[in-house]
Amino acid sequence: MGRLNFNNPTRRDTTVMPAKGWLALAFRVDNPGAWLFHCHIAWHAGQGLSMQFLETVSEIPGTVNLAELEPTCSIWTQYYATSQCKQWDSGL
Ligand SMILES: [Cu+2]
Repeated sequence: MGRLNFNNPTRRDTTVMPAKGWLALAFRVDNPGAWLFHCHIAWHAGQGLSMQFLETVSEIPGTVNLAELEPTCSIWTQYYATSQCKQWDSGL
């Protein structure tokens, strides 16, 4: 089993998880939002190797202008209803 490095840990936004292994991650909680954590192998993500961190939920509404996002969501919904290609996995 590996040891945790608290003195000079790797700092990056991607990492490799060893086969049949594990990884530990830590992050400073200073950025309210919904952050996706996922495997970069698409079918792995589709099988469930993804999760979402909700950070400082009470502060999220103040960081997003939902009225500004809504038109894009509406356009997507209209397009998807007519699309020949339907989502069959997680969508990642
Ligand atoms: Cu994977």
